[in-house]
Amino acid sequence: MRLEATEEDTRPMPATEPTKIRNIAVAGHRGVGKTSLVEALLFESGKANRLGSVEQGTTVSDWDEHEQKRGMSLSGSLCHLEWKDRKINLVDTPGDAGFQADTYAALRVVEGVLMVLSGVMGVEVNTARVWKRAEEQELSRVLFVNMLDRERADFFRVLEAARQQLSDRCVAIQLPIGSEHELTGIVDLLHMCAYMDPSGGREGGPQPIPDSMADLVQEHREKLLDAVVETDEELMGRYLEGEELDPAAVADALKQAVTRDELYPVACGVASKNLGTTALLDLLVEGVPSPAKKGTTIEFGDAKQAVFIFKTIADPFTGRISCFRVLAGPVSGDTTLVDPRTHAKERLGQVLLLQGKDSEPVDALGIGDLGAAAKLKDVVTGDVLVDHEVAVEPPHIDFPEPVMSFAVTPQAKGDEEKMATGLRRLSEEDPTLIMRRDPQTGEQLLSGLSQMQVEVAVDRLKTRFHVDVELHPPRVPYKETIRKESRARHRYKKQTGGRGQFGDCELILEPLLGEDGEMGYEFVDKIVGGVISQSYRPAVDKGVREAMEHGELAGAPIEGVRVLLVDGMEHNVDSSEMAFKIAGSMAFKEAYQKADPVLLEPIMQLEVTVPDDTVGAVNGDLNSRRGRLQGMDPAGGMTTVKAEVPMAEILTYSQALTSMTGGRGDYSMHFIRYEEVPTHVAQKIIDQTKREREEAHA
Ligand SMILES: Nc1nc2c(ncn2[C@@H]2O[C@H](COP(=O)(O)OP(=O)(O)OP(=O)(O)O)[C@@H](O)[C@H]2O)c(=O)[nH]1
Ligand SMILES: [Mg+2]
Repeated sequence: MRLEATEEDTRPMPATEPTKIRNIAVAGHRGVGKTSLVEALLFESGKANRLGSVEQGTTVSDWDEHEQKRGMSLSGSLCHLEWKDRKINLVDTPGDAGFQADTYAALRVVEGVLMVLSGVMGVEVNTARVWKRAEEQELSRVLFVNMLDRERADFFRVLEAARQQLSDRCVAIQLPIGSEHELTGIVDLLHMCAYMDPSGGREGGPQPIPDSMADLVQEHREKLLDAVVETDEELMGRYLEGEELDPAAVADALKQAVTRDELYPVACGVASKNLGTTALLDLLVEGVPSPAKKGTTIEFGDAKQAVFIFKTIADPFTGRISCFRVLAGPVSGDTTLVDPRTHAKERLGQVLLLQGKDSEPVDALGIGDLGAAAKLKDVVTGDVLVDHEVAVEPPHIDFPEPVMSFAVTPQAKGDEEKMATGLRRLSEEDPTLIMRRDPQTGEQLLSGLSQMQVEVAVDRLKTRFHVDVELHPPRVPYKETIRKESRARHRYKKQTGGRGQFGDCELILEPLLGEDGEMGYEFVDKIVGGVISQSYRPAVDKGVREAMEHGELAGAPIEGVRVLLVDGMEHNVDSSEMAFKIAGSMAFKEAYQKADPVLLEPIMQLEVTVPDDTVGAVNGDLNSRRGRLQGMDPAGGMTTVKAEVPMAEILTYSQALTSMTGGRGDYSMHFIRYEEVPTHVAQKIIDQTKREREEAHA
């Protein structure tokens, strides 16, 4: 990231009016051409001098070295351009399910979403997912069917899929001229003109529509007009009377309809050749509402200046960069705001415009505009900063829950601290990357949405923070419990000259299951007649608790036990707390053996969404993982399978799913409860633990 020094001797530039801003998130499934499309839009508007490509790693928005290495977007990227006296802010978002945090955060700061679809693949898992999010947030949506030059691409098939699977209010606003490798241009049905394929150069301006297209254009122009006038009574009247509607009036009605979420125009083109960008830019300007028209739902009280932080970049050179949307303003450089979450003052030295990795200071940013500031102290993604302390409820972005965890260890001993610092910085950048220590196994766990996300974090630890780490599948947090009542007595007695040790207690163990299925622990003092003094009884409890930390079966913690201290004996000289603690611990262990102890494992609720033709394979695989199918929900070519699966069987699911579905599958899961491990599986785990114990003692 480069920060440029402010030029001296320039008059302050006024902030852009909210009516002149369009904030748009470019979203969709993985690899449909979002980054290429952003590149083409920047190029067509003159903001970029050449049309960069993803293959060559030369696009504005995939600027990170790991993005270039992998040929995909890994985080959101903020860009801006001017078109017809409007400022368009574009947030290029990653399509991969593992990097959705930035996509969801971006949806909080825009009025419109440019949904990019592949002309070959149509509506895919993540298209539908982002669409749903956009719908929940009532964002205006424009679709762009890309890659129409590819073999088997079909605009009309994708249009139909969008109407079936996303909304029947999707309507074509552009049409391709020709198809696949014979695609030569596109028709703009709103302005009734054509744009020919510029083959990667700038588009040459509107052309007449080829005569051969007349019928098709007529048909779809009518569909478009029907759809638009249906949302506008006044226009409908004029239309029915046979009046020729002028494009400006239609555009205006279209914009109102898009603003009210009543219509979703479908555009098309070829991002990698810069075909379709003029008409698309026109559509974004004319069709997507400005922040003045469709304000934000984020609270900022009566603040005169307020910004919402939607993204944090942990830059190794410039430090932390916080991207924000101005909620109240204008906000200029040299401003001090306060973060009501921490009550800390945060100074915005400069306000910046970002263009991928490049930044440029500006005098001020107005309401609705998107920008950034460097070196804020304690700000995290999701914070709202205000000019004076007001009680604001920061918006809930609702990031997806992590679905997989790996244990991480530094390769070099002594790098633990460095690794922890690096991981902390990376999880600031990506809130779905979660670092925690497993209290049971003591392992440092890194959890995320996909294996790739965790692997990218490992790559970044190396390149940015210079620490090499290894990933291991994490240990499953097993538990142990008992199935029946048992009783045992233990006398701990030592006579070693001088003062000896004496503790004696008798315990009854009972299975304990709380009302809500929670397995707890209860210690009940049933001593009568003071056979053990009051002062020694807590020591027995302590000894029992210690013994419960590592069960005899697999060294897992024991839960779900009520322990009754029913009898015992003490010695007036030799008894001590220590002696009773040991007696308690030993008595528990003996009783535990007799109480039919069992091993418990965490069960996950799994939801897998896969193409219909792979459902058989996916179900068969879940079966072999001891999964229990609970239901299937087919919708538009994809089926969502619900199942309960033991965590131990699903630690490395993502690779299997990728190979079964050719990368078209997706899943999420969360913990639901503990269940007894089936005997044959349990025996393996018990044997394994035994071996490990023997090795450790060898
Ligand atoms: N033939 C053809 N290829 C395209 C087109 N648009 C993009 N591509 C190529 O498709 C691949 C993916 O493009 P990207 O722009 O990285 O797609 P994306 O949607 O940003 O991908 P993610 O950010 O990883 O989700 C790249 O190799 C592009 O060059 C297009 O219109 N036609
Ligand atoms: Mg991309």
